[in-house]
Amino acid sequence: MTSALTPEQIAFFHQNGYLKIGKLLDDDHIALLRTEYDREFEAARQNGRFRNLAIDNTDDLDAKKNAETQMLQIMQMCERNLHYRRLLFHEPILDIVETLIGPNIQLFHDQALYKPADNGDAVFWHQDNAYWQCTPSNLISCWLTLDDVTVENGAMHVLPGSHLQALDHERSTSTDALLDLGDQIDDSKVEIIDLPAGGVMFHHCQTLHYTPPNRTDRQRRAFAIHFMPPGTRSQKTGEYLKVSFSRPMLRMHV
Ligand SMILES: O=C(O)CCC(=O)C(=O)O
Repeated sequence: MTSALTPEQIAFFHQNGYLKIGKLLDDDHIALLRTEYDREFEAARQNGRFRNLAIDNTDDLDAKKNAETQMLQIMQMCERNLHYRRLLFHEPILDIVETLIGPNIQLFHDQALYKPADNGDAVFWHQDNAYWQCTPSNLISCWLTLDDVTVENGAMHVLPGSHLQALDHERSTSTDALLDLGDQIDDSKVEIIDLPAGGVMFHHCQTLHYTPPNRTDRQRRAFAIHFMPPGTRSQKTGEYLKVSFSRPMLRMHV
């Protein structure tokens, strides 16, 4: 197999738990994905099939739509939209994933993460696998931007090396949600990943990461694809995360 990454990039990922790649999608593809993204969020505003992570989990559509701050999430765009399903199979992305987790690649899930202009809210510091509880903890995420993303409108922040240890995330007593690990972060060690539209970065499922609020007049549209090697199990039940329409095999070498 030819590696999609240099030995230095591979070593950097394993040492730091993340890797910035930069622009990977061409402009026509970005334009198409933007149109489809906006269409799906417009539909979601009508049918309520989205979450606003800025407020407690609720099905109240008015509360979600009209909350003062907005961190909007659509899970499994690949089940709603053919162009996003196709994106899961994007060869240059899978080539990188293959280099990092091996030749057999299954989808864990995908999600669109939208910070509207002016009132986009933060996603607080967390490790993904604290939510997912997968074993072994070998999943990786591709985080992809459809707009130019800087610290001002919600760039990804990571704590290098934090993937080497799973941390306990406390739960809120009222909502059962996991709580922010922000008070454990040494700000001087944080890396901020600016990306142009069509840019990608990868992170390990234990890498501590955070995105700040968007108070600019520029929206921040992002999409995350979470990949796992087949054979990944739920830590709680021990069950394999089986191949299905929701969790297709994306690449297989047998
Ligand atoms: O897009 C964001 O603001 C947060 C993304 C994130 O937490 C993730 O991809 O795991």
